[in-house]
Amino acid sequence: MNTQSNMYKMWLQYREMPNKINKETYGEIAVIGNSPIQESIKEELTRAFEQMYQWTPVFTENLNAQIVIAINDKLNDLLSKNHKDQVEHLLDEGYIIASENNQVIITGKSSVALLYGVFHFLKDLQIGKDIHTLNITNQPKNSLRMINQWDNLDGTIERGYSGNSIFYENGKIVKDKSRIKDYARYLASVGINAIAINNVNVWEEETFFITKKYLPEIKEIAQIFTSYGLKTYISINFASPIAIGGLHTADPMDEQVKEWWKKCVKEIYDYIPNFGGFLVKADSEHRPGPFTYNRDHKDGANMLAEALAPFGGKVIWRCFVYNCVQDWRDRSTDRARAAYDHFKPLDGLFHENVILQIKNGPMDFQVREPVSPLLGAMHQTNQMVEFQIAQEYTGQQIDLCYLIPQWKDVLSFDTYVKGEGSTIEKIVAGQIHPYRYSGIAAVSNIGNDENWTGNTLAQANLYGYGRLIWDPSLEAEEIACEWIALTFDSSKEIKNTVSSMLMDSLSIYENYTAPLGVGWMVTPHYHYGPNIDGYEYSRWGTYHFADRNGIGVDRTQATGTSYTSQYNEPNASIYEQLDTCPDELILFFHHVPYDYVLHSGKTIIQHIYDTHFLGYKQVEQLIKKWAMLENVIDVDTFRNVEERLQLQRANAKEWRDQINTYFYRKSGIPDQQKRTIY
Ligand code: GCV
Repeated sequence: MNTQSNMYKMWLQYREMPNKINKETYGEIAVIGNSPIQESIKEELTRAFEQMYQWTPVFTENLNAQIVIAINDKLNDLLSKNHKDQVEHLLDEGYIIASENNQVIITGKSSVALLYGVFHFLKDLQIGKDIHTLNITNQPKNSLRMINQWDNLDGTIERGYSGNSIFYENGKIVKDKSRIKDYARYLASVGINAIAINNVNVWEEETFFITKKYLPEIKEIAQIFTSYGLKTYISINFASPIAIGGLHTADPMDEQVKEWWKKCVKEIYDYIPNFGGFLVKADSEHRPGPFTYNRDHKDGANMLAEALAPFGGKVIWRCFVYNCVQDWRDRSTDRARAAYDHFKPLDGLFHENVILQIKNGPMDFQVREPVSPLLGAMHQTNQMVEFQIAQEYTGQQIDLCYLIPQWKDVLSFDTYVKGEGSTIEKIVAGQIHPYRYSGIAAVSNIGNDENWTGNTLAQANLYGYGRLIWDPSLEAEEIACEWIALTFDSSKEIKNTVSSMLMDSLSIYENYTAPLGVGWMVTPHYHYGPNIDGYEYSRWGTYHFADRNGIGVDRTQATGTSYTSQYNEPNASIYEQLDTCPDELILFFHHVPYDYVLHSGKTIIQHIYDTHFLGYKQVEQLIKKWAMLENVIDVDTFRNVEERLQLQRANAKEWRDQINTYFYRKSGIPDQQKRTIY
């Protein structure tokens, strides 16, 4: 399907522009080189100019053209000394857009730099910037900027909230790959440079992705992504040697197993010479791994790394490892500790083409949790952080939840691992420890719904993810406004309304759901809607440990699980002590009585009542704000968001009523404002 509705086109709308660029002057564009990326550049320019200016550019190799797009060493003397020096100092993916003697020159040191430069150029034209005055130097702050698809071959998507997969349907890779190509365009336009194309939970048939059975078609997918500067990765089943290799073991120390993987990797590179590598979920949630053979994660990862190294491939090894059949009610254990406990002792033992992928929090993408203490704790092991754009626990693309502010909080968190200023932002950019490879990955939120993301406003999370990881210094609001201007238009009314809705949405969602960092309280497994005592490890149990006297999880060293000790000072003490622990995380770290007074001056119970009444009201305000846009937003988008806001209201009401009632009954403490609690 390649419909051209507004919603399908996301932020590459290329609306007809009132200020035309004239064909006489700019009709010929010099694009030097003919790699697949240069071909993508020509296609994108054609699409954009035809839609924005109603004429088709002609491509030439003549450097006298008004627009010149070429790698720096092909520019002869077109660039001024100043610009030449700037390019010299750029990383391979960095670009400049320079206006020189009435020419616009887009250049850098690689084809992909040109592609990024062209997308920037087109973005500026879309928002009405003057073509004569563009002078831009830009490059990414993170080297690995990745997206993870949790798509299955049967067409379903684990934690997918926008239809089925665009990659697979009914047990097959899709024949028509035009939608994959459009996805590649969107990803490249925000600077994503790597993609894992299947679910980290690798089921029976997907295990064969690394064999001849699927490689010819995966090669086609990889070629599409290559022509937009993305490397393709495959999620693998650690037990493949048994499942598809006919061996009796997958022991990473077994010579036959090692040989099997080497052969397998060689075959993959025969098909896909620039293959990125493997993404691995092992020994977690029933996935096989090295533990079966009394080996550890480094043994497993290094064995794969050895097979990939000769080809420049990488192993991205996930640290979301915990025992999902254990009942975590016993307070001598703590799931939050698991990743650090498993991996920290292995620091320095992984090969240099292994990167550990660590979820941003120690639990699982909750609306509020602290930053994982494992991030930065390994000085000699490559790390990347994992975010979740898919809104598994944050409203499932029904409820509005703009996630950029959450990710900014994570990136700006100071770990103190090498003294003050050791932020996550710097750690994943490789500026604190000498990581060979590092960066950021996130679980995608797209599917085959016409608007890609279910809720059209959830497109802002995909756009924002790419923009933020390219340049973490961008403000969340700045990114929101960019997305709005590109997706809708630059009218003040739309910009102000939609950006305020986006910017308020995370705290609104937090207000009516699980309070003060305690997390969960959602329908088990499904993860939408309230179920306060819902617990996934046994029939009885809770995540919040609430009783008639208090609520929260004691993770202190003094009396709890000692999770706080996984942080460096001063964070460890800040979280350990009640009086310094930030309000918003108090129930993550402490078990406190309902009448405990927060820094805000409110008691815990009053905070719960107030935020839940407020959260619901705020959703009503979102609905009112959106209604004001009825006549200025296209009808499909308007209805799409309106419908979801109504569902969000029902959800917020359920949360408000269930939470308030539950804690009123548990605590017996009435609301100071005497509002009705059902
Ligand atoms: C892909 C959570 C999700 C699972 C997901 C897992 C993971 O447990 O609920 O659906 O599996 O995280 O990140 O591996």
